[in-house]
Amino acid sequence: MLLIKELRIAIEEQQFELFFQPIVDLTSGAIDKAEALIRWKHPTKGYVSPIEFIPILEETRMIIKVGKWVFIESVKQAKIWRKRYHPNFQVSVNTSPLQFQSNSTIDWHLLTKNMGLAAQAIGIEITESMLMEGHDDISSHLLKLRDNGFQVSLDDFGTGYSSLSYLRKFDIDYLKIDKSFVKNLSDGSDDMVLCEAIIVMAHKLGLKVIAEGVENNVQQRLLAHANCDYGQGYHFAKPIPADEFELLLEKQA
Ligand code: G
Ligand code: G
Ligand code: MN
Ligand code: NA
Repeated sequence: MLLIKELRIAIEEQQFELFFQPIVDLTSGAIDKAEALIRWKHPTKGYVSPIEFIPILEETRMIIKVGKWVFIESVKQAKIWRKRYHPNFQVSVNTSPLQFQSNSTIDWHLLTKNMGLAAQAIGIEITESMLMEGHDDISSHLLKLRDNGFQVSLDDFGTGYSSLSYLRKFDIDYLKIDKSFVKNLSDGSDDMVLCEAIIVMAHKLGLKVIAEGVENNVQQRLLAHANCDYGQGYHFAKPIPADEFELLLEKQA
């Protein structure tokens, strides 16, 4: 069957799941944030990677509906985890450009408000390519979202064509260093110099830094030493279902 058709069925039959990956405070070791990552549990093929189906959801505009579901699920979890574990817990959500061209951003505000959650509990992840591709209105939407209290993260930082100009043009709260810079981190390496420089620059601009793709203790230590605020990666945990994520929160409660 065509993937498009299967995705229509997936929406109807709710075959999507939301996984969560911890974002760890490198100073205290606390988990006070999570990134929400969608999973498609295909009835016969098992889990299908979002890399394969997000582009199709985007081409067919189905991402608007699925993105809304992701947002609602993230709000629900943030609410529960704030209440049970951490009053400042935050869940960050990946977004697609189409969501900024529809009324989704208004939805986000209303949904969060109606569900009785502070907007500060939700992070909106945007990528450099979204800003790059000339999706006109994104910056005005971002301004409004931040006015409403949402936090904004710039994802995959360093992989776009003119990363630095985005820091000037757009108001953001977190900068996520792309995992390609973290992969080969070692003392004195070029990647280490780049990470250090990114962190110093971000801090001077008033941003916090999250390093992605932290896979071992050495990377964690080097990043912490360079004053990186947060780490995310397999070293701490893979993206996992909400109930498993809760076990991690239980452990540190
Ligand atoms: O876990 P990983 O394989 O989860 O994710 C692959 C890619 O899919 C990442 O680039 C991630 O940003 C993207 N992605 C995961 N979940 C979502 C989502 O809910 N919405 C959008 N737009 N992208 C997502
Ligand atoms: O939204 P973004 O493109 O940053 O999505 C994060 C992607 O990175 C997801 O596919 C997630 O599963 C993946 N990921 C998370 N931690 C690690 C890690 O430590 N190593 C690698 N290689 N990938 C990771
Ligand atoms: Mn992301
Ligand atoms: Na990323």
